[in-house]
Amino acid sequence: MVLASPKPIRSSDGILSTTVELPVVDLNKKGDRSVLSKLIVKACEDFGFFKVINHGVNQETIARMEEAAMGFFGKPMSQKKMAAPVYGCKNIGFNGDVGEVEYLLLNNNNATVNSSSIAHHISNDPSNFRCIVSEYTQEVTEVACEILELMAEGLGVPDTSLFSKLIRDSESDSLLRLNHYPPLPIPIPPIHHCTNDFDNSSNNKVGFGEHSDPQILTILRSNDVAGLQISLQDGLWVPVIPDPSAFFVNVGDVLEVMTNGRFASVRHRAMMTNSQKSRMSMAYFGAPPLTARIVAPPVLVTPQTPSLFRPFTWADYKKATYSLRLGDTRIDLFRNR
Ligand code: GA4
Repeated sequence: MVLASPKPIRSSDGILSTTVELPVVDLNKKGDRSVLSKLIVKACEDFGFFKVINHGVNQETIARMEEAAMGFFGKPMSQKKMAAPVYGCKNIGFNGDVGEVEYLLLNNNNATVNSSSIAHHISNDPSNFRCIVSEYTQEVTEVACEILELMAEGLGVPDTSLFSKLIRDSESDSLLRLNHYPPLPIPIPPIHHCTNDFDNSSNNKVGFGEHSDPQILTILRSNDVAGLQISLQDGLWVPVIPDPSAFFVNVGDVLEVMTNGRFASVRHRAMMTNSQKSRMSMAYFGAPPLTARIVAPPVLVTPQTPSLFRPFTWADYKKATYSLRLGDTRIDLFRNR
């Protein structure tokens, strides 16, 4: 794992960003599990984010999922809209958040895709689409579980399946989100302009605004178009260099609570950066069952590190999440005073 110190740079839109080498975890190097688990723990403590290479998910499974998603996003808008509420365009959540994104939001047990009325608006071959989604989610769930088990080991949690069993549960509330960001429109310079007086606003469009993910763990894969940025503790934004052969993993709010704050859920956003090609990302959000109690294990709650959060269920957390705006820090509602 390579970590370099941040080098702040000011981009044309005036936003301070930084280049930082983010942690890379090679899942093939399982020879020494304790080294690997410690690397993962360090990455989660320092960044709440890391890149995973040699993850073992079949590239064909990924390619089929990407192709099926692109097939859908390539349909005329009038057809895509018929897949609402699984399909959404620009509107994020229910409280007025918007972004330059269109998406499909599928739940784990495929209830929505199984409802034939919606499924046939997503694909001309709904049963094939269902198969592709289920194959992709199953394989990615395995990666998520493996990482969660390594995390538990690295943290010294006696039950190493404490986190993973929540997302393996048949009642898990996990989601798959397929995001499509169209190419950024090229800014048209005003006819009478002074030098350096271009309207830069469209160089700085937000695809999906700043937020943390509410769930346990997110496993993200995108095509080769840039856009993802993560926020460091000091508020600097770090652009993540795309790598279609890898997964990017981030800590969600529930894992922050279950590690009693040892790991921090990372704030991130998707910016529009490419005027030639659209960006496609596929995010798997590993979540507990609605009734699961979210609480840190005793080993992480000591007199020196007392419990930071009061116990709650995932249903309580989800309700709070949907009552707030995208960028709100909802975890604060559950802090012990
Ligand atoms: C962010 C992470 C996931 O994409 C998501 C999002 C959800 C939604 O789009 O419906 C939320 C957002 C996300 C957090 C705050 C609420 C809920 C939109 C929003 C404004 C599917 C999730 O679970 O939380």
